[in-house]
Amino acid sequence: MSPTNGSSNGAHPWICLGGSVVTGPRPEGAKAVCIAGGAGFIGSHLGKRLKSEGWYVVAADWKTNEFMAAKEFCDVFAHCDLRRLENCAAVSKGCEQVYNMAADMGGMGFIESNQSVLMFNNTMISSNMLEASRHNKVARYLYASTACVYNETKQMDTQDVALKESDAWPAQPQDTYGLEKLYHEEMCIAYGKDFPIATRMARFHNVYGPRGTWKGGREKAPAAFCRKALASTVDFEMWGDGEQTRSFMFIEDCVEGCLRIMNGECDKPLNLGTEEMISMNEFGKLAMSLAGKDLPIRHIPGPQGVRGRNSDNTMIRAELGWEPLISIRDGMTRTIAWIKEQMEKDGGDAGGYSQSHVVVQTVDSLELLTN
Ligand code: GKE
Repeated sequence: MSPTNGSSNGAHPWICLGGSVVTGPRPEGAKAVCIAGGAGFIGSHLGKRLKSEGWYVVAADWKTNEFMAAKEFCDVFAHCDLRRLENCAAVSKGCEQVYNMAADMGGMGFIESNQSVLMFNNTMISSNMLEASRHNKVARYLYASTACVYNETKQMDTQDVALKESDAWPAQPQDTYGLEKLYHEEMCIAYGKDFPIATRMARFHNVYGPRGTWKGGREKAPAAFCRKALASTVDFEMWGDGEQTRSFMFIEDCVEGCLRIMNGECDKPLNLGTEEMISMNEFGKLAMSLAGKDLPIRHIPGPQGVRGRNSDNTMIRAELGWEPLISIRDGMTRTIAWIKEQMEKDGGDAGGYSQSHVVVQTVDSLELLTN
């Protein structure tokens, strides 16, 4: 791909690679922010919020957003591959802040089955985005990390699994997805020490909500459970025995937490999740009750991830005087309403909706080199 001036009307100073769309002029004096992975679920909600607060938002992504028009969540949409350093440099140029939300990821069925591809893609994106931000003298940089960084041996039980930030070390994440995130946290910390860039890290605990992936193989349990609850008629299919525990964070809490962590003073990784832990059996029943159903749960083999996981919010409360508090019932009520609309728009295939599938990426998704 050769560099082209990304602006069709000269309204912004960035050079973007690949197609780019300028959806609005830059208001006089508006500060620019780049969201890497800006067309993703969390990135687009974050962009919408930052735009509403007067930021000039540059969203960069290798995919477009299925559920939101670009102008809703950004002023410039740079459609480009962030595994390439030159693209990262182009989109972060002139930006005061960078939120790096870009990662090749999905629910447990996806990250367990695509380890090599995710390792390559995410290592490239994370490293290049941080280095480009340093090069462009970005003042603040937030990295979207994950609860998957935590040591597996702390998550072998269904109870007593509230994870403190210090539980990530010594390191033994279950999957290489978490290992890459943990390594990149350390890279952010090192850059923050060596260079004039304030680096911030948020360890997300299973984020869900409207406009998130709800089918196709990358969806996490909240969306999968809404879809299955709406579609199932005989029983509710579940991977594993359902005693696994998790906590889930509604998207609005996630966006609020990202802004607070980015603009706060804590330069260490912070948990960003709720402490409301629930077993998958209880969670399935909750989803069914919101769909007006009470079907038996049928347990089948499937990827299960860790046995139990919860967030310990002691550190974020102490650092920020805030924590995510939207309840799982409230968040799921809003999520299932949106998924119901999507299923109605989609039409047909109701039988398929009651099951989840493991999807494996092909080597095509790795190609950076051309022959
Ligand atoms: N996705 C999904 N779909 N999970 C199901 C299903 C289903 O149809 N049925 C049962 N489960 C169970 C899984 O086996 C797992 O034990 C639990 O629900 C949660 O699965 P999940 O939402 O896909 O992902 P995890 O919480 O295990 O892991 C996710 O953690 C996040 C951070 O907390 C990761 O996949 C990342 O998305 C992320 O890092």
